[in-house]
Amino acid sequence: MQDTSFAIHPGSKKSIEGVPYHDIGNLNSFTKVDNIFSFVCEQGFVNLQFYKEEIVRVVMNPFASPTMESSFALVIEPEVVEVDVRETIETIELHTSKLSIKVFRTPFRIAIYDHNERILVQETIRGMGYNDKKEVICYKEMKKEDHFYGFGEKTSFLDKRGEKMTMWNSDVFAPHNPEIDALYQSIPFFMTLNKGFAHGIFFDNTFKSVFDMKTENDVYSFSAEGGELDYYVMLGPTPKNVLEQYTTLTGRMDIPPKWALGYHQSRYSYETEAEVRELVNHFLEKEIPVDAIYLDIHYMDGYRVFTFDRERFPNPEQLLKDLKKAGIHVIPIVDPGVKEDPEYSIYQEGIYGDKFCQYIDGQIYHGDVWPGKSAFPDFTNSDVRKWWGEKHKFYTDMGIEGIWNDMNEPAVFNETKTMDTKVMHNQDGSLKTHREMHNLYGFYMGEATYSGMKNLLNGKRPFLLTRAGYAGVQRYAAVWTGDNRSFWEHLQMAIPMCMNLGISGVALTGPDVGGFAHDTTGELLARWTQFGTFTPYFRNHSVLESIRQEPWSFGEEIEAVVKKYIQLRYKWMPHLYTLFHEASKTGVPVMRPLFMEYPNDHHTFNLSDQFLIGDNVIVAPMTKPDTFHRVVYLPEGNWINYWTGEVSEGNKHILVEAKLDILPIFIKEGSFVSNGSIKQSTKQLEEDLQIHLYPSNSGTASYVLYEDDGNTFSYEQGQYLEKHINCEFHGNRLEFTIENKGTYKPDWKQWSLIIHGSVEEKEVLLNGEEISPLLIQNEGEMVRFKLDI
Ligand code: MIG
Repeated sequence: MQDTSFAIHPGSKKSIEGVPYHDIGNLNSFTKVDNIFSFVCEQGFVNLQFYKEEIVRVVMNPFASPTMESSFALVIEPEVVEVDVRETIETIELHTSKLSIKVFRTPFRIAIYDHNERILVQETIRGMGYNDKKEVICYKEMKKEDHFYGFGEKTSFLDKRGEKMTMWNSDVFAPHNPEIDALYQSIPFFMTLNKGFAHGIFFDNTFKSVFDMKTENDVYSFSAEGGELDYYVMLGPTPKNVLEQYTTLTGRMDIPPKWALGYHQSRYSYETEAEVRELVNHFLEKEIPVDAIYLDIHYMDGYRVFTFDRERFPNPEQLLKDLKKAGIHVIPIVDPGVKEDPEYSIYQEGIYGDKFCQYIDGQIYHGDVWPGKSAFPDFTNSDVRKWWGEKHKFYTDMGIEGIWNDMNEPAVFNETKTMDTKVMHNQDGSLKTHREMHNLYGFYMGEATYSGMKNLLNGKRPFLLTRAGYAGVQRYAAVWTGDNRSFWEHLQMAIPMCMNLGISGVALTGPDVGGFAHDTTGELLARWTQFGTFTPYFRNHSVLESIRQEPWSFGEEIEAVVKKYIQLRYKWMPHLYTLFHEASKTGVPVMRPLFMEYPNDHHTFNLSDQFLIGDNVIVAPMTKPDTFHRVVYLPEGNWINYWTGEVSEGNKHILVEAKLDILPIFIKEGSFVSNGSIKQSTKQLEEDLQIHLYPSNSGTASYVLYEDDGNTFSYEQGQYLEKHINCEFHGNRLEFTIENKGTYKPDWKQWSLIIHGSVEEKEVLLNGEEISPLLIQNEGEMVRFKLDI
């Protein structure tokens, strides 16, 4: 993109070079070896393999039999799936109990159906093929009712129909706008929603790839610059099923440490130990909760990773100790570039231990980044990853439990913004170019860092934040959305961006609250913090020269609003933590687009300015200046305004008032949420765990509160508590059953059940017995029961 109108000078348009497309042609022969169905066609080879009854893999290689190798994204091997094969003159049909594939012979085309003969995927006049540049491509029918979601980290609205998107990890400082089709993450996965049914496609090709849901009206395509056409089709049929299937292939995150879900404060940079101490004192004095402070690049000695600048930070060990006492974690940034310096041990070890990326003739690749001329570890190699992981002892010895990986696209200060694509990687003995491995670089670095930290932390959970990644990144890291700006438009954009990251398997994600570059305003910070309260990851971060944007930077009124919402985050922590547990089990994200729960409601299909937390809480951020009203869409059911208790009927748009200190929140009638008490940090004990019920007149509601020590992996050995609560609504009679599972004894001082709505004359039974005597408090709008079950 050029930035003057010269770019559209009539003489400047180059002729478009036609790149002929070679269709795969007709089927010549078909064989089945083990679980792989192989098809030899006139201009290509195709293998089909079922991974599960509901997941099938399609691989096409134009020139040779497919290798059936998978990228590092894949965490499972194919199951043995029973397949019924039926041959006709025109077709070969493969049926499992859940999926059917019809392979047409002349020309070779495939169509994939569910067991009700509903079509998920259908090739068109064009099918699979390649062009003279050896790019592989396939075309599929795009139906009128198809809506597309996922694709990782993309600008624009929620529904990606009408977009063309590129997967090539890119450091884009500016601009983040609808014209930018590649950012830091490449997650070549999407979900199609069609008349209430969803299915997924994961295109596991690590080269630069393109998804085109724009150029043609009734056809979409995906293609890649090299490699095989290798993709998985997932049956769904609900959006949540698709997420479960996709994360079965690419993995799920562990439950994050609780402190990673608190409020985080960052700045490029808090430059000295004194500045960090002063910052922390502000939080403590003002009683604004905070769980983590970030150290950006200034903490290092000449930007050398695994060092501290001892002038700026004379005693980091003591600083860390003092902060830990205050319940605050420190998260240092670690970039991949290692400074070329023969007297620097990491560089020495890298050179002598053969750890760095090099050209095919053995010459080490150097690129300019913060430290100046630098070399880059070859993270595709497991020995290198192990080495890098172990280096983190430098940090864990000081008590550090969280790491921030930046610049890992990898970003390099040059024309192409990255490493020369001709550089080689030694992926455990198999030689690959950077052209093929580029999109995996940050992902592999994430594995190195996460596994290294996990080994070093003796049972404690590490936290990793990353900028770059590929499909599966959720296994190791949280993702923040990079260098946004303090624009209202970027607050707006962050909502669908984070929802689509969630659909792409990344449950722990969020933008820089307040905006990174440019100058924020008090109002923007207040509104953005309100949004941040309910984004899975919650960090305020800003760039060097920008106006300060800590919570107190804009006077008392704004500080009060910001504080109220940071506190609200801590109040909602038990509920959020419960949802993170669910995400770790199922892959279903914490922050969800409304269509995920209401896939038949067309009002939700491109609803980009509100979202759900779990399945029952709607959050509708205020995203415009000087605006104190907004429209909120409420799907079917009754919805309760969190602040006023007012009940609104769903299936309609309502106008909601929201003064500067109000973030519109609605809770579905007939459902539960859990809250805790406000704390300075997650380290403090829970005073009063509350489970809130918003009752209905009939039907049932259930909730499973999840709790564990928040800090170690002992939940893997059963050290957790699941509090199963069910309620049957019979008009004024509420019948509860409560049952605890797991061996963990929570450390909250008490817990209460709180029933909202008009409460006179309610009859409450718990496990068959009336419990009205336990009523200790009638707050008019709700009743509270203190329970010891
Ligand atoms: O190009 O480390 O996105 O969060 O503050 C700048 C300095 C490098 C980019 C990251 C940003 C971070 C900054 N980094």
